[in-house]
Amino acid sequence: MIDLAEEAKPIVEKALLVGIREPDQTDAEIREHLEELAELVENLDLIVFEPLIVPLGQVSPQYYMGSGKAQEVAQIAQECEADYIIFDTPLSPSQQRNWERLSHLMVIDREEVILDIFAERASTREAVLQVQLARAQYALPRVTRAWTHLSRQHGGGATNRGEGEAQIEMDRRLLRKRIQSLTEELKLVRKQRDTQRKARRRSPIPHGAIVGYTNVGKSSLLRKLSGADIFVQDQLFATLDPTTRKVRLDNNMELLLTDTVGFVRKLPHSLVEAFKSTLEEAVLADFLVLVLDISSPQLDSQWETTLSVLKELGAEEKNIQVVFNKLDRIDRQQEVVLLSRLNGLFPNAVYISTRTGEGMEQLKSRLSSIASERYSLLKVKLPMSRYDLVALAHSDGCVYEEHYNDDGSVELVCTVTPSHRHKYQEFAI
Ligand SMILES: Nc1nc2c(ncn2[C@@H]2O[C@H](COP(=O)(O)OP(=O)(O)OP(=O)(O)O)[C@@H](O)[C@H]2O)c(=O)[nH]1
Ligand SMILES: [Mg+2]
Repeated sequence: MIDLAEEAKPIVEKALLVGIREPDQTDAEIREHLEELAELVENLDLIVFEPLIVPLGQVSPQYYMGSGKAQEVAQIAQECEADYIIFDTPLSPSQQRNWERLSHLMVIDREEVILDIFAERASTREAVLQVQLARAQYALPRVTRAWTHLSRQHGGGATNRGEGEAQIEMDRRLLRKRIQSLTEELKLVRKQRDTQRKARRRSPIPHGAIVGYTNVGKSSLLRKLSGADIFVQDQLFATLDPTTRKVRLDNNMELLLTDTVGFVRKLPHSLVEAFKSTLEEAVLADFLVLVLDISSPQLDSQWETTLSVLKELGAEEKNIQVVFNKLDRIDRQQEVVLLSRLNGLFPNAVYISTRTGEGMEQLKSRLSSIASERYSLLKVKLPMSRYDLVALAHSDGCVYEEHYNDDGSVELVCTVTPSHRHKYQEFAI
């Protein structure tokens, strides 16, 4: 049975983090990943010990690493009285089970940690449903685990139970049913947001999505630009629901900007799937404002992760404005070194601090020019043979004036989305 009841557990729990170093990886790389994992785990109020890095010699299907090494890890975890062993590498359901049998501790991986954080943060109906769906999908191949773990105190989905075949089959059936009913319910909830989206797409106001790694300052940026009271918090995944606000730029131009859920390395696939509709805000926007934290030591890998998530969503071809935030957190000397490197890589980037306001004027004028160069009104005269473009302007953009001449040609004043603009160029008047 799936127990969804929340249980308060006041005891402090401790976790041993383990990074497996593949032959082509360096210790520094693994350490960096483990530091991030520690931050994620601390977001769940667990105490972490000094992490272990295990060089991968032979690969065993049973524990991922060889069984001798696995014994050592389990022993260290027991000696330091850890409650959890948490792997940075994804474990298969059977490896997870084997580790739990070997160590008599709860064994989870980064994916599950991220799922748990999302579960803690979710507050709107859509986010709650999406997280529940992701967890149910994650749990399905793992129903044989006898876990009393994080999910219980964090309001999630597992419980102690026997491992009899009949019980397992019943659990699986229940989970499948649950996945089905969550999917149905989500469909209904999303219908409403789709209506809002459609309305936005039909408006002539250009629409950008703010994307980037978690905690880089996306919500702070939208708050600064729009003056709206948007939730900002020094925690991972503070934002789970997209929020759209109107931003007024200096030349009387308006933009719609949507703040989106942050990305992280190894974002669980079930979450990307479940949050696809939320993440699609990035795909559907006319352009992207990609925010990076210039003060982060993980700047390069945050850029790579952000790009790879955008690729997975099919949004990497969008017009992207790169913004480096938190300029106030680096000193002048670092700034000189970083800027000389970054200027070469991102010649059009803007450097800002949402805290001090530095660079905001430059960003606004950049956004104005993106908006005006791509979204100014089109005035065209279309011949009869191109009535398809009249129809396209109606379905894709917004038609403000439409006049039919005696010769069958049509004069239009309209906007269309950037991907269709070039089709109208030769008919400009
Ligand atoms: N020093 C400094 N801190 C900043 C700046 N911008 C944002 N922050 C802080 O960074 C933390 C995260 O900011 P958010 O705006 O919530 O970040 P986010 O990208 O929306 O994060 P998620 O929604 O969790 O993905 C908060 O503590 C902010 O106060 C900045 O320019 N300088
Ligand atoms: Mg946010």
